[in-house]
Amino acid sequence: MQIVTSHKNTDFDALASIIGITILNNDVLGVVPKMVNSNVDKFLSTHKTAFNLIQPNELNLDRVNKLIVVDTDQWRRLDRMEKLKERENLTIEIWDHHMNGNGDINASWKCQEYIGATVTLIVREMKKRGMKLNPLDSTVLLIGLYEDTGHLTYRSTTAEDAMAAAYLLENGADLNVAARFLNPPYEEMQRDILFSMMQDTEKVVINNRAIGLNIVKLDKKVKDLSGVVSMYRKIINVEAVFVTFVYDDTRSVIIARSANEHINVAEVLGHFGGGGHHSAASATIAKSPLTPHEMNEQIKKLLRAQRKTGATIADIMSFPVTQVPPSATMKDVQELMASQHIRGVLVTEEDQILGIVVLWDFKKIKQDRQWDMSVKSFMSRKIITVEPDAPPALAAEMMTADDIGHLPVVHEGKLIGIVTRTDILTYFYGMVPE
Ligand SMILES: [Mn+2]
Repeated sequence: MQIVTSHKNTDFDALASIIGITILNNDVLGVVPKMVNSNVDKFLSTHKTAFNLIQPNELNLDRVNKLIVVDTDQWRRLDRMEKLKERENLTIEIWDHHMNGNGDINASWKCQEYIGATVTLIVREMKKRGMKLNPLDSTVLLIGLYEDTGHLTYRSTTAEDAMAAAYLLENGADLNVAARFLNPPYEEMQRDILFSMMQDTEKVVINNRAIGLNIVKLDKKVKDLSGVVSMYRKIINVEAVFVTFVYDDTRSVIIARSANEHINVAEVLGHFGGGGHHSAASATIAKSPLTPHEMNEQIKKLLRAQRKTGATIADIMSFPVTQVPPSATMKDVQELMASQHIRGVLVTEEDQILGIVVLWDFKKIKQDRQWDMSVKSFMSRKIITVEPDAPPALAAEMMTADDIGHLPVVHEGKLIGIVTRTDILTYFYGMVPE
């Protein structure tokens, strides 16, 4: 007998991948763990009979000679498959997009790569075989793909994920049905937890990035906590959050989300025996010698130690900075800007930044004689500076917040460069300046 199964707390990518494998091969029986996410549970309650699915307790493991594992590569994440671990003559296949290096399932064949969803790997095979799908199958696969890619918006999304979505839509995937299972309504319990978290957030800045930490005591099991944590991160507007849900003295669960490519939450929670993705991870902690507060300290330490990769302002800024003394006239400034093809000039005196004149300021000139007046009458004195080791995203935020296009870069009181909108665009879109 051949079976396909996936991780406990089954999400839609895992369920869709199980179903996808049974579509690829009719002889394979899908085994869905007992614990599934609530939207998966809701889906199964009405759709179960449409697919070839059973639960682990309905299965006789002695008869299994081929095991296909999707959306994970770890034994401990599977539901009641321990007996197969030591089995000889068992063929194992893995389809997965988790690349943590924690995998302990020894597969004889695997398809494992960085991609938005495991479903995409399975769709690749369907496309290769020129398969046509029915609307029901297409819909469930699309839900899995959209859930794991955040409707194709997460950083991990690839062009192939989008093409897989196109294929599923071509095959009749129903977006109305998909929307119903992708956006489960917030229930009162989850809303209460969200509100209590917002009142008691610890916000810290680590490596120039805002992080939120929270400890929540729960007296009963609450569904969809990961959805609550995702929303919480957006509301408190931080790059990453770590929320520890404490059930009792012996058990807690940390759920983490990151929206920053340089904060790898799976790596941090790996130290607590957890796992997941770069941007979404969790860890179940039983009988830890550390208190939740001590765990938070540990998390902060691990975050500080995460290699400071990525560009800083110093990498993208322009220098030397074009400067004029306060005695310069507007005419001088205009000529300077035209010859250097720049839109702003700093007015400085003995290392002090007095102000800035930008292209826009020329509009203030109403009479010809004003061209001979000092820049002092036209410059703006409101200067916002940035540190060279800040991330480019921070500069972009400052520009947006204050609607300014020039940020002088100051290090230890000294002007060392300037960041303009062009520098930011060049960085974010990988355009090489001419
Ligand atoms: Mn997945």
